[in-house]
Amino acid sequence: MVIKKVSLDIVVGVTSKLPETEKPEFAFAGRSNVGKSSLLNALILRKNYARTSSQPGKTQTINYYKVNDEFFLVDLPGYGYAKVSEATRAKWGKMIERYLRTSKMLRQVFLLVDMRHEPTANDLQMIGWIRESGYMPIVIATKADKLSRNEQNKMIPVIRKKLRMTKEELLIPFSAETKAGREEIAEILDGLTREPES
Ligand SMILES: Nc1nc2c(ncn2[C@@H]2O[C@H](COP(=O)(O)OP(=O)(O)OP(=O)(O)O)[C@@H](O)[C@H]2O)c(=O)[nH]1
Ligand SMILES: [Mg+2]
Repeated sequence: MVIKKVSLDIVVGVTSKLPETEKPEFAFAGRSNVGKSSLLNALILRKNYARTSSQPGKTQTINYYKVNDEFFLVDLPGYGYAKVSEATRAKWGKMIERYLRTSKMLRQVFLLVDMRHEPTANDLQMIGWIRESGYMPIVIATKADKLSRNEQNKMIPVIRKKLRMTKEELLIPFSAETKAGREEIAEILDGLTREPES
């Protein structure tokens, strides 16, 4: 994947209408603070283009990053952030669900989970929405640098089991610190970008 050009092309608020794009979309979902924006930055080889922070709940909009005029990386708002109201959380959920159901150019959904922890009920609900919308999720286990190889090998089956993943469903350990896993994800995006439209 050669990154020639990146722009934050579209920002969609919770209540706004979703745009109709003309390029394939790859979406990244996951709990607040799991590392979605960090993964996007690693993919586009920028330090802080997609804004990251230690403050959870930072990305509250759907952000479409257009890459090389070829495809969009879509940063979905993080869910499960405890400090926002129930009503706001429900709105985010609805927004993500609406995006999954209605986006015509969506080609692949990546679900990010923190590799250190067992996935939450929200993660399980999210992967359910992804499957119900007709996509085969690819799970990215983030913050791999915080675990030893041994601990990683222990957590992978725990995550797979909790998310009820089939053998066909991919799980990729990733670290924004060491960039482990970046190449594999970039290759998947390359393959999907070349794929003829179905
Ligand atoms: N050690 C380590 N820290 C990470 C990694 N990925 C993200 N972080 C840190 O985790 C925090 C949250 O990362 P973000 O990328 O902002 O998370 P997000 O999922 O976009 O969060 P929201 O926008 O709130 O949904 C930041 O402090 C990052 O530096 C990683 O692979 N390793
Ligand atoms: Mg973010």
